[in-house]
Amino acid sequence: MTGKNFVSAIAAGAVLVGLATIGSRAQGPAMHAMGGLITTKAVAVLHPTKKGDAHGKITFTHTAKGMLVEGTIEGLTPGQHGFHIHEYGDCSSDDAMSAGGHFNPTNMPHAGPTAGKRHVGDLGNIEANEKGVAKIELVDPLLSFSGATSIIGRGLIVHAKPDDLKSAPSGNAGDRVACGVIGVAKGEGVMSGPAAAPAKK
Ligand SMILES: [Cu+2]
Ligand SMILES: [Zn+2]
Repeated sequence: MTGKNFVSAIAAGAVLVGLATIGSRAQGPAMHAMGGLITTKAVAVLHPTKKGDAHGKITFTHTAKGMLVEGTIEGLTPGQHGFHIHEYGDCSSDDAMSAGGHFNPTNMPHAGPTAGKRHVGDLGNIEANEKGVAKIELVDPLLSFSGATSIIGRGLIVHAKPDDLKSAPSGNAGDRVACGVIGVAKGEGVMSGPAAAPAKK
């Protein structure tokens, strides 16, 4: 072993020890990156704000093609409604302004979901039928469950009006009519990753 390789080996060992230490401290799914638990599914239950009657449930499932977002929202006015992930999973104010602006960890302009440059939270519009029911099923390439773009703990918001997909900072979508917090889903929501697998003997 040359001197340089020896130093590299020590450095690699230090990193491994560091990871093991972090891993042993991990207590919950939020620590998945180092603790061996990987979030695979999340859920947001939408509750109406004082600005509307919309309510529903949306699930987020990690797939090879991107994040599958699906569910049903009722109590809407017919037509299009802006649909975004906002920065904070805080629906405590009765107008949901407590959820902050659009979730934008990559510092991009507001746009539609298919734009090259957009807020991570820009999911565009959902469309309610004449009964006020919107069925959602989309796959988004930017949403994730880990790192800076993780949507866990963020807010999901439905607006009174359509998102025009261009106006800064939030598409001129009007009032927030429903708010929910994106959290790890029960049961299938977490699975053990490679780091959590029992050592082979
Ligand atoms: Cu919004
Ligand atoms: Zn936006």
